[in-house]
Amino acid sequence: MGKHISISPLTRIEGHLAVHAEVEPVGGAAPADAKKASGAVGHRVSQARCEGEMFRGFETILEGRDPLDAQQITQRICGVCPISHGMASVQAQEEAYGIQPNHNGRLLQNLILAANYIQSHLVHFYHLAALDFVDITAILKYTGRDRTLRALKSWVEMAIKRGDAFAGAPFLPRYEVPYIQDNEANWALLGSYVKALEMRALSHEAAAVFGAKLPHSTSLVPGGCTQVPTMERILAYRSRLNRMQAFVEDVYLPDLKAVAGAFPALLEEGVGYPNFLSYGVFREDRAGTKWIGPGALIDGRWEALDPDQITEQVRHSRFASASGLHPRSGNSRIAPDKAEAYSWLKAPRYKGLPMEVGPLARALVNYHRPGGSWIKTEVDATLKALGLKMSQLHSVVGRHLVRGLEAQWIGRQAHQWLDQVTVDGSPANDEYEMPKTAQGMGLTEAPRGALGHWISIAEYRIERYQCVVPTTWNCSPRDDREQPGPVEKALEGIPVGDPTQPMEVARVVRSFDPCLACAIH
Ligand code: NFE
Ligand code: MG
Repeated sequence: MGKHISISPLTRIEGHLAVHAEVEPVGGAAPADAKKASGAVGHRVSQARCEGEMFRGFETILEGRDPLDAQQITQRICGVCPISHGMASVQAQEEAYGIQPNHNGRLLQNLILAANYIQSHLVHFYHLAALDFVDITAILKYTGRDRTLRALKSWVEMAIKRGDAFAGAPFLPRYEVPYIQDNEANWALLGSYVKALEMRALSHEAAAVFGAKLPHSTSLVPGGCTQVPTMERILAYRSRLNRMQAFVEDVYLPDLKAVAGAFPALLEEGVGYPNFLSYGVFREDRAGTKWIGPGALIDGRWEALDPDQITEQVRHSRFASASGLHPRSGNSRIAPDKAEAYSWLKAPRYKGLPMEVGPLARALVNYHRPGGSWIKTEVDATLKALGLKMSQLHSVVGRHLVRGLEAQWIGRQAHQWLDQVTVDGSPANDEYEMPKTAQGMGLTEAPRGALGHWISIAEYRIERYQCVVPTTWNCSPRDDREQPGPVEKALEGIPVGDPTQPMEVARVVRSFDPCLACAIH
């Protein structure tokens, strides 16, 4: 008989997401080890729904305010990807004011964003997703002399002895399913988990060198950055970047390979739609060239990005606005009791299609870009080194792997941007005049995917502000044509060994790195 699974809320993500799944029995036994973990059949998901459980209202809060407050207010949408919101807002305002950052302004914006990206990818893998794979109880068998691991061991022992539900948070309680079996591998990953906390702090420090303050930068402004680059600041950033990059290359990437080796089935599962979207990110020049390029990949066919094709449908969303509006004329009036609605997320669509966004989408869009790209070279080299097929990247472990690779690429490139900064004491931002009436669109990529802000200014005030956010794309509910959102689709057909311990569902959802705080904004 079919069963209903509700994970509400799904933990170890940002924000409040409920996942509801229908599972049907298909026979077979529960898995005995990690290698079979995901291949285990007992049940399969027949359909799933993602529910954003909360509403925030940033777009409404912005109405009537000074446009210059927008990049400050929108950064508060999130503490993990604040710089991306700041950048989307800054770019929307730059278009509205008819300005562009100068050479240093553009580079400093890229550098602040680069450090924030690395921070975000580390948070996601270690502090949110790693416990999908790592066996925390393996620490009980640790007899070595590493002080961090010994401290972790006493703490887990104490948590188990106390026995109450929250003593072991965020590690215990957990789903009792097969995790990584090898003790040494678990200890190494747990050591990395703790070390990654330090690396996150370091990434914030690096971003703050030019961002002035993190998580919400005060120096990021339309037309550049109010910090003036000096040799001291360049050095302060570079010394931190060196340590972050060493961690990404020597620890993060090997840890990802360990997870890939322990869960081969997860290189095949969690496939979603064959539709991927990237707005492109990290501006290279005043002409709008981006280091990671924009585009759409629809069923294997690459096409140039056309922002007019972005709409938001609301049939199953708790909004009263008309469905299918372009964000330049969108609105976010709520309808909490709407009959058909089951989520506080709208359903963004491109050409009417659900699109996956994020590091995998950026890599695939650029991999298939006509004329090739540096990303194709990088991805091909990794596939060869790991003995993987291209299609295996479109999976739970594939998403994690590409996210880690992207952290490495960004760290390397940040050194180049640092080298290009000129130190002559001149400001890294330009003057401008606020127009009485204007519109602007800011398209960028946040760590989790395509991010757009649209601003309309009337009488020097914000008349309308709309954000279409990465997790809104990925965790969107069904649309007007009943097409499931990308995560809902990726859950269809996955095996669930034991419906009372639905780790397989959680692993698929977490591979998208959802941030519901962002998604509901
Ligand atoms: Ni709150 Fe965010 C990113 C944005 S996700 S983390 O990355 O925008 O929807
Ligand atoms: Mg919105």
